[in-house]
Amino acid sequence: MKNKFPNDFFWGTATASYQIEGATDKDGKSKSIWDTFTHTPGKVKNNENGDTAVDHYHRYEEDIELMANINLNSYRFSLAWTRIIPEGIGKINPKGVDFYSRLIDKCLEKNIEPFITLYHWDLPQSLQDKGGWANRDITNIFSDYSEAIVKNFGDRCNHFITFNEPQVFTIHGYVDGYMAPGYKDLEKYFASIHNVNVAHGKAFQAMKSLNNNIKIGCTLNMAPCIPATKSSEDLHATKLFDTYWNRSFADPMYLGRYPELLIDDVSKHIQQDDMKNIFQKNDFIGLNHYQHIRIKADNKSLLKARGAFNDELPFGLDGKDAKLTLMGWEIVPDAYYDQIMDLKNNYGNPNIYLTENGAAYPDLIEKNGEINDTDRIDYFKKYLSAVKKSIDDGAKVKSYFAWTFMDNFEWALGFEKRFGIVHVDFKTLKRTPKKSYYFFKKLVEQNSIPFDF
Ligand code: IFM
Repeated sequence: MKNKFPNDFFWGTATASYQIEGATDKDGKSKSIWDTFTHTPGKVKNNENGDTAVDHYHRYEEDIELMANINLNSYRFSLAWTRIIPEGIGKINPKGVDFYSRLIDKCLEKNIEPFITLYHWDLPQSLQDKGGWANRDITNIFSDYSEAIVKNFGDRCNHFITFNEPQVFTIHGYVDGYMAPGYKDLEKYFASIHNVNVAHGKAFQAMKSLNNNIKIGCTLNMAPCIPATKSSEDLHATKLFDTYWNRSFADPMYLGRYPELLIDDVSKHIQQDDMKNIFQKNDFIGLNHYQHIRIKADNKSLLKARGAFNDELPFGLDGKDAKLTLMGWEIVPDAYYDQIMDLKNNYGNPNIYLTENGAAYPDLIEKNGEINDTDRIDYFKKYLSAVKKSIDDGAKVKSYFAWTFMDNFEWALGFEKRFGIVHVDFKTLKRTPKKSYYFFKKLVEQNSIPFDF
């Protein structure tokens, strides 16, 4: 049927360890940079932290049951490196491995395919103390960690994502200091870009040499960049920002070269064989997408370019119908289509796993206890239509993971922004499916968008 998604399509939700697990000091886990960052006053809204988060560590069975009840056939989650190898390097912690083994087994019992992200930003603090991503040693250390993952989980899991959104954790971690580890240091940033690229390539080879059947890729958060005004400064800033945000990892990993505007800054870090090592036969590219970004030149920003705030746009947002999510992100489904087609047309028509997409809304609980998040459902209908159109136009899209399964800790914004299809009461930790959860049930059941929902 014309409006059906492919038969073997993966429908799921995505999460990240620090945002949901809690239990940050349990069973041998050590501190990550996010434990340190959140416990540094002033870094996170209301000084909130993920110490308890939404306690997925203890409630994972209930959470997987909820996924199974709407027939989701996949679940993307990340591993806390600090549970598995607490010092980042060396000894494995059996209790950490055991937690993820139980989680994976629970998924398999419910016919849910686990998609594992190795790194979703929670670097062991002990590795940060040695320079973190800015120290080249980490390329081998990450590769060793990746081997441990495949040795422990490669018998039951087929899909592995090395990094989640490397440009987010390098720009916000090393340029504007908005996220852990909180640096504002361009030299560290450029070193980190290259080290993450090399780490991906080395890990890819190490993992494949242990199990050639597993599928490996990297997840990038990509967004079409458009100038905030027509000024030549903003036009140039847009090219710069597009390079840093969209191309600094996609081009080396998927095309085998750095973009022109970046090459001078990273060249001193490139050693013999690095480019060959980075450019592997990735099985897929993971795409996280939320919005397009309007770019402004800004001499005060280290990158000389940044995303414009909506109230700085001289002519406001285009068109009367422009709508924003609670994050202030514009709802532009066409940008999702354009982004997917950019990967198809300019990155060799790869297999594309849509690994995150979703929207934050206030989600008020009604008197009868229901959460009628119709704005979110409307968002999903529009964004899924863009996905379907891209498939019809030849993009090899294999999955859609909604961000996110349940409300959780949204990094420097604390618990304020709710993205889940399941509501969480952050005091009692009670889970309540929202209306969008039932929308997903119907979506998966009919394998097409339920526009009448
Ligand atoms: O919550 C984050 C996630 O960790 C990475 N991608 C974007 C999400 C929403 O901001």
